[in-house]
Amino acid sequence: MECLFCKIIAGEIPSAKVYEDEKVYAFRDIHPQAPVHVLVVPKQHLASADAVTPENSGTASAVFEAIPRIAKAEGLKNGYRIITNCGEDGCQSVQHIHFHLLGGRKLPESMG
Ligand code: DGP
Repeated sequence: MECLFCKIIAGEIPSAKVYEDEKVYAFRDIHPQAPVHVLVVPKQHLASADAVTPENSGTASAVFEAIPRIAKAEGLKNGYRIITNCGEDGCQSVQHIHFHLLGGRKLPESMG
């Protein structure tokens, strides 16, 4: 297994876990960019948002079902931002689809 996030999900590399269910794992980003910065990842390995298909989209929807629960547990009562970077122009650095959950302060309006 070469994928960093697959290794984190498997517990081979330690992480600060904040949530786990059958399909989803969430942990704190090692370089937080907001007071709350959680990475929400499906346990099924998909390389990026560009790899989502009708056959595997349940993987992505499981992430979006988990996000409100994680946000609530993190106390994000006033909103938050979800970002997924995709590919080279999107500056994706880990090739396992993941969603940045950012919050805990008013975030900048600009996204790019
Ligand atoms: P992206 O650039 O969108 O591919 O985001 C990858 C994120 O993963 C980046 O914000 C830093 C985070 N990250 C990289 N390696 C590790 C790690 O070993 N542990 C944790 N917790 N986060 C990591």
